[in-house]
Amino acid sequence: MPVSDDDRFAFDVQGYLHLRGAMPPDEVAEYTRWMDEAEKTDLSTLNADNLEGMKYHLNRPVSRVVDADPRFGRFFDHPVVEPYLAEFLGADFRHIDNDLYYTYPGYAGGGWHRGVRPHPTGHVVHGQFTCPMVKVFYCMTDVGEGGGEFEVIPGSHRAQFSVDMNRLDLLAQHLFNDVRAGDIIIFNEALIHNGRPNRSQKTRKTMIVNFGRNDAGVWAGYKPKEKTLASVTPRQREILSNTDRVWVEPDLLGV
Ligand SMILES: O=C(O)CCC(=O)C(=O)O
Repeated sequence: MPVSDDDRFAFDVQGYLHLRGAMPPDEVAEYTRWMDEAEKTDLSTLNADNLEGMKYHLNRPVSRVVDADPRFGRFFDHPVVEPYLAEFLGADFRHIDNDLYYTYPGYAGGGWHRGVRPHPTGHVVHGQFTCPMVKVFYCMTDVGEGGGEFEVIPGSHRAQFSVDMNRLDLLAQHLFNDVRAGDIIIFNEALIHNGRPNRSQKTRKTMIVNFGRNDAGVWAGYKPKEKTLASVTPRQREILSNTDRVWVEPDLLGV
C-alpha cells in the first residue's frame, strides 16, 4: 500500500503515525513465540564477538536481537512499514539499531530525549522527506494509562525553542495510552520522546527498530554478525548492510 496523503500530512505536522491494528492477532502470536525464546538468550555468548559493544546495549531483555534470532529480520522490511520508511528515508534506507525492549512493572521511566536535532522544516525539503532517523515500534502488548506508556511532543521535530526536559510531564505531550497489541508507531527521531513509569502489573513489550538514510552507520554495538547477514533474506541483508562507520548525525541544517 502506498503512503496516503493523510499519512504524509500527519507525519509532517505531528512527526509520528500510530498505525492501529497493523499486525493481526495471529501475527502478534507468532512474534510472541519468537520473543519468548529470545528472552532466554545468553547475552555474553551473543556478544562474545564484541564485548565492548555491549556497553551501548540496554538488554531489556535483548539488544541486537536480530543476531540472537535472524527471524527478527522480519521487522526490517515488514510489508506495512517498508513503504513509510521509503517515503521518509528513501527506498535505500538502512538499519541503525534493533532492540527487543521491555518496560517492566516498577520501571521508573526514562527521560525526555531525541535522537537527532530538530529541523526548521521538520525534515521536508522541496516536498520530500529528508529525515535522518526514523524509529519503528512494533507494539506487542496492550498499553493503557500508567503502563509505562510511550510519549512524544508532537511537532517537536521542528521546534525552534528548547524546553526543560527534566520533568515527567511537558505541556504539549501526547501519551500513547490506548495502544493495542498489533499497533505500530512510526516516529521522526527528532521528536522529543520518552517512556513513562510503569505503575501497572504488566510488562510492556515492544520490538524497536531504528532506521536511517542510505549512508547511516549503525549505532555503536549494533553491527550485525556475518552469520546473521547470511541467514536473513536478500532485502533484509541490504537494509542491514550499512557503511562501516558507526552512527554520525548528518548535517542537514543547511539543507
Ligand atoms: O518506549 C520507551 O519506553 C522509550 C523508548 C525510547 O525512548 C527510544 O527508543 O528512544
